[in-house]
Amino acid sequence: MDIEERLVRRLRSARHVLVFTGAGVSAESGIPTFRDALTGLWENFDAEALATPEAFERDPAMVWGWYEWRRAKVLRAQPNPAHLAIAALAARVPRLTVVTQNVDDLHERAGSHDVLHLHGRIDRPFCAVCRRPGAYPPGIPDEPEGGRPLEPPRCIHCGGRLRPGVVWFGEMLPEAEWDAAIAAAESCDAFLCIGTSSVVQPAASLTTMAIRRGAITIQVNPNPTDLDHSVSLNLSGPAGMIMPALVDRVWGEI
Ligand code: BV8
Ligand code: ZN
Repeated sequence: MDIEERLVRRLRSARHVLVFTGAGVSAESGIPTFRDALTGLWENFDAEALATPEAFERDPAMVWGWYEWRRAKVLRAQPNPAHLAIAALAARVPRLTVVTQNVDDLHERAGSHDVLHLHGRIDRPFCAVCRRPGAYPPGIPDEPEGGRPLEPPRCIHCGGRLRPGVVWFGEMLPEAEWDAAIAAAESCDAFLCIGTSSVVQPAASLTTMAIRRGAITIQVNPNPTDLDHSVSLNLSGPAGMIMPALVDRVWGEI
């Protein structure tokens, strides 16, 4: 991988690396990116409109059906070489923090620990009324490719509807995770921004925090984003190919 030697040296000497990921890091695992996950029944929906408490209030079956369709894809997916390279990085740098916008558990299944999920987890439903955790039946939901509306299950404690364990638009990010992510962005000396369109706030502001502090910032994305001219280095291409090559090149054979 062709990277200027001075950037390689800066990355190699980093004491604290922050890896920030979006839906693109799971794309090669077959999980549609957030804005691609609107096909079939949901093709005429706008993600920002469907991933809201108001949409769930108005049509719980349509929203729950979308998340079950997505959850089935997560359960069938495997971590890809990008997730594995990020997990391998933990043993090669003094300190690694993984912050993700994704609601899947592929970083954990690849071996990453203490992943900060800013937008929640699709595998952790809770009751929309009493907010106690709910549970999914075992196995992979048998979702038709085009999707279908599904009535959410009921809470065993209060009978309220279960909702997906994600952060919807208009909802606050989980405080502990968000505070830890800010602390990591303020202390890291290398920031890898992987597979995100960087349009969702306040998550996307982590990258600008790192840029402002003068950390070395690397973006990995096959498409242009608003950060193209602000990061130290743009690696244009799929994360599943670029990440193993980057970790090899800078931090030795993985
Ligand atoms: C909040 C969970 C409000 C649900 C998600 C300023 C400050 C604060 C808020 C706002 C603000 N401006 C606007 C807002 C409101 C809003 C917002 O950001 N709107 C956007 C649309 C403008 N933010 C919020 O509502 C947030 N809440 O701030 O609280 C508040 C404040 C005070 C008091 C009370 C309340 C909550 C936002 C969280 C929303 N939930 N997810 C679910 O998943 O269903 S966000 C959703 O978008 C996903 O988590 C997704 O990860 C995330 C970001 O998208 P990306 O990950 O980037 O995915 P995307 O599809 O966009 O892009 C994929 C990228 O991958 C592309 O660039 C593509 O090129 C690339 N790619 C493709 N293939 C590959 C690849 N890259 C590498 N390799 C490949 N192979
Ligand atoms: Zn309940």
